[in-house]
Order: sequence, then C-alpha cells, then structure tokens
Amino acid sequence: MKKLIILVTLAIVIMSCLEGASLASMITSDFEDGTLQGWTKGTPFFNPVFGGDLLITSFGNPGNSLLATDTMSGGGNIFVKAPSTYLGDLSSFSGISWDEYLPGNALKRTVIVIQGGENNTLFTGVASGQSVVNTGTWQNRFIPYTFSSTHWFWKSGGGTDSFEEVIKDMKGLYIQLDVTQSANGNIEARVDNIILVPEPGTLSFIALGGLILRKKRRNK
Ligand SMILES: [Ca+2]
Ligand SMILES: [Ca+2]
Repeated sequence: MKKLIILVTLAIVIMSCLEGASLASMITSDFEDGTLQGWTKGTPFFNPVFGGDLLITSFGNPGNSLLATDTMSGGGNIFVKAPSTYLGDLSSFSGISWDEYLPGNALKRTVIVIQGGENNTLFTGVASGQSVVNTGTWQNRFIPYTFSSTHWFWKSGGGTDSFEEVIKDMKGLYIQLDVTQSANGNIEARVDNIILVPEPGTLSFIALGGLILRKKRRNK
C-alpha cells in the first residue's frame, strides 16, 4: 500500500512537470493582444539603419499580424528582433516557423538571421521555396535548427563559431521584412504565428503527458 502511495505521488509530480513543460515549450507570437509581444526594431549588423516602422494591424492569420513599412529612400535593414524567450540554448528545438504575407510588388521572401556563440557569429536562414514569391495568401515558412546547406548560410564578416555553437547559445534572432524595392511608406511583409517548434520527441512526450492528465481528470 505504501509503495502504491509513493508511486501515485511520483506520477502526480511527473504529470505536473509535464503540464508546465507543455506551456513552456510552445513559444508563440500571434499578436492577438494588439501589441508587438516583445518584438522590436533592430538589425544584427554594425551601423544598423532601421529604415521602417513596425505596426500591428487586423490583417492576420487569423486576427492581428505584425506589419513592416518602409520609411526610408532605398530601404533600410527592416529586421524585427525577437524577445529573449526565443533565445538561449535551442539545441532541443526542431526549428522556427512563421507565417508570411507578401505585398503584390514583393521581389523576395522573408528570411531570418541568427546570432550567437562566443564571437556573435551570424548565419542567415532561408526556408524552402525561396525563389517562388507567393502573393495574395498567407504562407508558412519553416527553418530547421539543424545545419543544412540549403537552409543556412554563414554571414561573411561575422564570427567563426560553428552553427551548432550558435544554436546552443543564441543571442539574437531577426526576421528580415524588407521584401520590395520601393521605399517611403511602402508596405513590406506581414508576419504572424512565429513559433519556436519543439522536437517531435518533446511533442509526443507532451501529448502523452496531456493524455495522462486528461485520464487523471476524468477519473477524479
Ligand atoms: Ca494573429
Ligand atoms: Ca523596401
């Protein structure tokens, strides 16, 4: 009987941890509260010139989304910088996912830049299908947090940390939103549902935890 009590207590402790983990492991920005949710203007490069503005509009996927406008002739480095919840040791995450909506005059798609490691090394991340500009609909973009030569490009002039070192110690995540040639109030890319995607293993672990929890609640 004593053994059973210990086992049940242990199970409850593990399940409470799982409940916490499921909340902590889904880092998402959906802009539904009408704020930038910690995203700020910023560029990963030296002498940064941020030639635009960031707005929350009701044109989202669904609800609200983050929109960048170009306010400088010739355009600037219109990057949006992630809050700290997207940074740190990301080696246990599968990758980063976001939805983009491009204006009709877009010439390119959104890309990301990550910065990290001892030397603040920079890598540019490109999702699949970069050559095709899909306008008029929301499109999902995903980049894995494991190295592949089709997705990741070392930024010349940046540091010399390996890709793995950067992923283990990420200090900056930026999304490039300048997708058109024109400037001066021009509408650039919109983004929504920026998700730090957990490993499939973590997901099934969370799903299993959820199942156990539901069963526990039903049995109450
Ligand atoms: Ca939204
Ligand atoms: Ca532009």
